[in-house]
Amino acid sequence: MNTTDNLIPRPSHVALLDGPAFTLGSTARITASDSAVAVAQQLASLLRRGTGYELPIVEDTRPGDISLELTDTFDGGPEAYVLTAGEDEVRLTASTGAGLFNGVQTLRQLFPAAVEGADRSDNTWVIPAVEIADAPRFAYRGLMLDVARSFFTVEEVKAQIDVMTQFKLNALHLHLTDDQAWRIEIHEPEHNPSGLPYAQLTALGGQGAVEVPTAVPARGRQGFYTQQDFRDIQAYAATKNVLVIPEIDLPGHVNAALASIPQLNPDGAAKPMSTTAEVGWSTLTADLPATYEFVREVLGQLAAITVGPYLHIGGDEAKVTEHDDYVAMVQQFVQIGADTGKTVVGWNEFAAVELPEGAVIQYWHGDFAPVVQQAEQSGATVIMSPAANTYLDQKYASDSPIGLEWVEGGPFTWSEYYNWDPAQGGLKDQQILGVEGPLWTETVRDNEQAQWLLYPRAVSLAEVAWSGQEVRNAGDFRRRLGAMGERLAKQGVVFQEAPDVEWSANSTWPFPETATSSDSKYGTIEA
Ligand code: TNX
Repeated sequence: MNTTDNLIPRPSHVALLDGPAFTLGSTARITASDSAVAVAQQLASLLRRGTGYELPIVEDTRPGDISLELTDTFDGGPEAYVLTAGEDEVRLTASTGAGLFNGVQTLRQLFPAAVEGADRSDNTWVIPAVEIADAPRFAYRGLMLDVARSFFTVEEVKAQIDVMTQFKLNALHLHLTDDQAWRIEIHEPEHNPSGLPYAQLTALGGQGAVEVPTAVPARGRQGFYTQQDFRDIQAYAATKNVLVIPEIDLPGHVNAALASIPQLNPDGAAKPMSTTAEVGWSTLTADLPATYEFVREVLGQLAAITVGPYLHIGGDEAKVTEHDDYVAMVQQFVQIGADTGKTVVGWNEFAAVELPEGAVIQYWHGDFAPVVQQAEQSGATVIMSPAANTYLDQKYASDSPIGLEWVEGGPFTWSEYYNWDPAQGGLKDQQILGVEGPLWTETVRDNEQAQWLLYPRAVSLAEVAWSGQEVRNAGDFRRRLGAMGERLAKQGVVFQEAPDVEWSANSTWPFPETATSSDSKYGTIEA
């Protein structure tokens, strides 16, 4: 066994070559020209931390260097790459910066795990002679962070991006609004026929958070993103090949909006803010003109600051919305979304309306037939988030200190999130945009807790989304996960020490399995 056997996600093609290995020496350079320089700089800073070498970025190549090259000759798709290592060089080629970025993540894992630490231990930085040709199965490989129930700062979101991208995850869905809070600044527009107080959405709605007695602490965190914050997150994400997908959840999950904007209520009176974790009890009103005025303004402003092509409009769990009202509203919302020029995404309930061309359905729960039907008839593509295979908020075991436990078949470990095929129920790969693991945050309060629920299950999802079924194997994956522990530990990433995995290192902060409200590092919960 060597590092080529331990790669996650597993590449489509790995062949060891006859011949001597590559050794990174202290005088090595990284060669890159023009558009490859940005990725080269990221590789250099990764390797400098572990090795302490200077690793300057230069244009010409000499023996012993790592070279990054953008060429059109390789046609594995926009994210593909080829990596070869031999005695004289490591060469990474791709046709896009994204492909090079993916190759860098592989290269990083080919070095000994010590490269992830800053202890500069006395190591030789050897890579076996190898040829790797790799491309993703699915274009969309995502995580969702529910920043509504409990807030995450810009810096925290960036830190999550840093961790997820080493597994070639490339989409971050931000659930920006819900019953408990509204997290994205909406400016007061010049044209405001009903005089809606948009600033209240964050002034009041941004102060909300969920409250759950078993969480530590019980109350979620408050806060919101200014439009500039949201741009900053996207700009940072882009440097790591990550696309941000913002969600405004409509027409249910809207209490924070109803509390902030009185005119959205039929009686014109603002609702009180609420901290309950209950779902499905709030709704916009179909026959209020202010509903559509509001949605058009919010989606318009959000689209204007969103870099990527997608706008998520929710659509889930509108349990107190009459079906006819649901259809009437969502039919207009998808049109308003499409009018912004973006591709609309919605949870699978929204497949009940006629979808605009190219719409994306995110399947999480319930009837799959309408999803397949829309994919067949309107050409919609699907993001697969079936709760029992992807829900990162669920407990690992019934005594897990945090997490929820409502999804049938649970609790869930790395293996339930590994042992499934997104192509199911008659859906073909071409109809599947990709895979996403949502992290709902009713019980999550900071990055460490988030990481504990995410890892290792998000690693399972990364391989499901990237690697073809033919190269996947649960037993082998379990072994590779074990080896990955040391890298995560050196990075300071918290992970759940799944008891059926032989971990090469302990998590830096194993969430105490027996944590109680009073002995956690958070102190006592206020009721
Ligand atoms: C269902 S999944 C929800 C969320 C909750 C989650 C908790 C979905 C589209 N809606 O509002 O946070 O369950 O697991």
